Amino acid sequence: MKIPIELADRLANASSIAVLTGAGVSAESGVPTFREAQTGLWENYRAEDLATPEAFLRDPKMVWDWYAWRRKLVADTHPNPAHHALVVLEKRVSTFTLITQNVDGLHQRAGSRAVLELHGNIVRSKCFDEGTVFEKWDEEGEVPPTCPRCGAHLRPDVVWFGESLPAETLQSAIAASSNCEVFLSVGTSTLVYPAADLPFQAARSGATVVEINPDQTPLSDQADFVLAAPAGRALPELVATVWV
Ligand code: BJW
Repeated sequence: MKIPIELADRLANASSIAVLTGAGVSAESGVPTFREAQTGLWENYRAEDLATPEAFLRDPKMVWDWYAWRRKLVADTHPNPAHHALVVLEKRVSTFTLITQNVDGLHQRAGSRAVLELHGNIVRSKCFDEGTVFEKWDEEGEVPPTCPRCGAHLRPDVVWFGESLPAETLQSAIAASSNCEVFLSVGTSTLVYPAADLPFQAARSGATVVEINPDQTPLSDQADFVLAAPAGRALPELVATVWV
């Protein structure tokens, strides 16, 4: 893949870089993206219809089982070359912010240290009523398990449609997007707000915006550079061209 010289120059000269990742960055690890058709037990369901508080209230067991299945799937995967390239980038750039919409924890497993998780993480659960967060719960008993403090159902500690993102994390992501010199948008459909606004915020603030995605998104026409390739190929090549 050919990295444009002008892009390599801008990256080499940037002292601040922000990166937003979406499900596409984990696709080559074998984690299905959010909007692709589901398979197996879940082939008749759309992810968009399961990731809501209304779905959980209607059928808590079904939604809990879906996340349990995804937790197991993620536990059996490994970070791919895209995750590893971002670890190298964090070490090379003086001000580097990694913002992810992913709930799979693969950036941290690759070795990224400071990760802003906009949509939570499926390794944690929280009390549906009080919000108390748990790292461990009884896997053998009731489904969903209940909160040991108040008896309400536990739910995954993720952000569903219609729910607010963690305020401080979102503020940090907006600040990083507004202040960076280069913004990389990697493997996201750029459809879900407020995360989808971050690359546009970066562009409004004068950053060079780069999209890495084999498919077109609402950002593609406005990005300064588009690398229409899988992240597991494009990111390592970009890093190798500029920093090694
Ligand atoms: C590859 C690849 C490879 C494949 N390499 N690339 C403003 C306007 C309109 C609506 C709203 C608005 N503000 C808020 C809303 C409502 C809503 C929203 O945005 N709806 C849209 C659908 C229109 N937003 C919210 O409700 C948010 N809350 C909020 O704003 O609260 C205040 C409020 C509420 C209501 C009204 C107004 C204000 C919360 C959003 C929470 C999103 N949560 C989820 C689920 C998390 C838990 C879970 O995983 O189960 O987060 S939804 C889902 O989408 C998940 C993802 O993080 C997120 C983004 O998806 P992503 O990562 O982009 O994945 P895909 O599958 O869509 O795309 C994958 C991409 O990868 C594709 O482009 C492929 O081409 C590419 N790809 N292989 C590189 N190898």
